[in-house]
Amino acid sequence: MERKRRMRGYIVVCLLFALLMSTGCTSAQQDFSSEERPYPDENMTVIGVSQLGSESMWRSANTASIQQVFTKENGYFLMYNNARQKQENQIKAIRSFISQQVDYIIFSPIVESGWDTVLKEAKEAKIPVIIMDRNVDSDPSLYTAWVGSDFTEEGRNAGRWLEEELKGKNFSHSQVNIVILQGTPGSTAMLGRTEGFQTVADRHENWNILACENADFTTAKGKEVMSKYLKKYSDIDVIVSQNDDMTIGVLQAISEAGYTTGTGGDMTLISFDGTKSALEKVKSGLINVDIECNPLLGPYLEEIVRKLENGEPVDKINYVEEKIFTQKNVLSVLDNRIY
Ligand code: GYE
Repeated sequence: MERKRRMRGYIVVCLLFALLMSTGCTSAQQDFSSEERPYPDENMTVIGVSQLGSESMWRSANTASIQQVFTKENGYFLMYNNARQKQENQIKAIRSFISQQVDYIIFSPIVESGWDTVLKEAKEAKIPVIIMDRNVDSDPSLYTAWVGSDFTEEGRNAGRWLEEELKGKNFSHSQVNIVILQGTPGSTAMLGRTEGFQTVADRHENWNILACENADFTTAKGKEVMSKYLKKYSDIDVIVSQNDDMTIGVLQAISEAGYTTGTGGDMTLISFDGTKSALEKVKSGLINVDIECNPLLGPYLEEIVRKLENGEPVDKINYVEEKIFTQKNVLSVLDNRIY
């Protein structure tokens, strides 16, 4: 239909894209400055994906999952851009997708706010936008669908697990001292996990949250923040780390300081994501519990695109299935974990 019209001038806009993206942030897989780049034929569905960055193991698995489904063999031409943790780069990438009249825009918003204008621009250009992973606080009429995790439920799950774990445990002091390491400020993952855990914490007068600070969802920052906590507080009982990468950093800081975590350890350690390397540590008992967050969103996204291509209705909000892993059930998943 419109795609033929879109194909006219495609070459010109692709060159424009190379110019626009001259920050050098396009992936190696789809290097648009390359002269050999195959231009999509008119039957191909052109997908512009703006990924927020590559801060974590979760993110790498998420990116791979997308790149595996939107392939040439499946009839897609994928334009992938890594925004390297900058919202302005995401907005720039989305604008360039709009100017090239891609068929669909998919993006994972780094933070919730600040998307109204660019989403309106996509809507005016009649390009469906599918949001994945984190969400936006814009009016839902500005996008077609969202697919991702129930982050508040993940936070509640962490709280409920702790509730059960603490039953019958005796502390030398009456309070349960908790420290929290948060992910990217203003991101849905951080907001939901914080809020969900807090709703459970509010039910327990003796849950004492000593500190709650940003550690950027990265291992380096996780280690830094945990080292700081250890210097400042001598009586930490529970650590809530909002992703596995920060948890790896937490473990480094703890062992350097001569403490232990996990089953039978000095401190209880709660993590989120459920990546293979963290699940190995659940197995060995260093991490008490890992609240799963599913990064394999590619197949869900492709199904939404396929339905839209066929003129079928799609659900606006699509939650993916997730579990909770402890030493008891981790073996059931570990062998087949691909990320
Ligand atoms: O938990 C973390 C990543 O938004 C769900 O972002 C995602 C989070 C994930 O960096 O590891």
